[in-house]
Amino acid sequence: MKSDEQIRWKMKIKQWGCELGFVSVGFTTAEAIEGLDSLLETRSEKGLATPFEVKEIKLRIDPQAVWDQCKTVVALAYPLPATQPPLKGEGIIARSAVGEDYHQVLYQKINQLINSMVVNGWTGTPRFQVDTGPLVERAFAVRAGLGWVGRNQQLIIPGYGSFVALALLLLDQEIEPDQPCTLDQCGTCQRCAEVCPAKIIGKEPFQAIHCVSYQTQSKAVLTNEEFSKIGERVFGCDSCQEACPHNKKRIQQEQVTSSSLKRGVDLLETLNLTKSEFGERYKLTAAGWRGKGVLQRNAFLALRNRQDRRYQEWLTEREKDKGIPPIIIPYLD
Ligand code: B12
Repeated sequence: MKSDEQIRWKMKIKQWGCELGFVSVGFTTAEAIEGLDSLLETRSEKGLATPFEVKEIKLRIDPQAVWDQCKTVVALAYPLPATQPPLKGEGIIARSAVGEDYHQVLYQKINQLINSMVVNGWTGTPRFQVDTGPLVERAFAVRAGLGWVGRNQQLIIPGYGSFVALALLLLDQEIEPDQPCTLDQCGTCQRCAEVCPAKIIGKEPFQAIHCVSYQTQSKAVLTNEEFSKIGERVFGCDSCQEACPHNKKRIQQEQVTSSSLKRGVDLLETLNLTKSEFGERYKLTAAGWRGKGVLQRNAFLALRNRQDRRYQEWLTEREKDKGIPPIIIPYLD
């Protein structure tokens, strides 16, 4: 493709992305991310990687290993929906898991973007990934100029913050790349490190398996120390992002705008979820993919952590009929 045509496509794709609600769209080459292989190796050698990640390192860093026709990677950031803060005593769901599952939202948005490209003469069939694909999305987002990776490990978009979901669109045409983001506005700020319940921010490499977000999603039996750090979280953890000054504006807006989406959930209701209630309330959110059991376990642990009287009442009630979900049994004294 000629240079002026590349520029025209780039501008169009950015414009369509913006019209679809993406807050940032950037372009990078299909070259592998140099140096990321050794970080991934160290993480897995030290047993710090999560089982949610693809093991083959080449697939994680090299777009052409994923798709040999790939020539350009487009990184896209989509805002997580506005939500109401939890009320006192409620369990907490992270912003990425409230409302319609962001994977589904982004699949639809990117398909619309691809459709605009095709009707305007794009030949070829672009591919894309949203979270579950093998490529390390934040690394490509940095190289495509979207933002920098903060001390809290989040991709932070200058002037916008980090409450976004990322996606990568792979193209089989060369389009001139954007400049990588060289900003790092974290400076000496340690707010995320101070509030991290697991106290893992600032340690290299990032100990993903000790991250509370991971533990709320893991089906492994948590130690007393681990589950006490979960606090009242029912799915995910936003603490390091809530403390981040780059998210201050967004958090202030949350306090004043009324949204129908709640991050707070009733802990007893969550603990007592039936299959059909789980289907109605969670199945279509990003908190649904690990199933009902982990949510119930986390609600159980949250009641215990907050020394809620409902914890003992529930136990007494359930013990009578032995109706305790198996995932909770290891936590009975
Ligand atoms: C596995 C995974 C997790 C694991 C491990 C997280 C981790 N930090 O590694 C767990 C379950 C803990 C997790 C938690 C969360 N996750 Co997650 N997760 C992923 C997933 C699937 C892979 C991440 C991964 O590869 N980790 C390995 C390390 C090496 O990569 P990384 O941290 O993503 O990126 C690092 C490198 O890229 C490095 N880097 C950047 N450029 C370069 C260049 C070079 C040369 C080198 C060496 C390094 C380097 O900087 C980054 C930070 O160190 C991605 C989706 C994807 N396919 O990428 C989502 C993703 C990273 N998660 C996301 C989110 C939203 C979260 C949570 C906020 C959810 C929540 N509220 O609970 C938390 C945040 C926890 C945290 N502080 O990181 C978003 C991030 C959005 C953003 N603004 O950054 C992603 C991109 C999903 C998405 N599509 O939106 N997650």
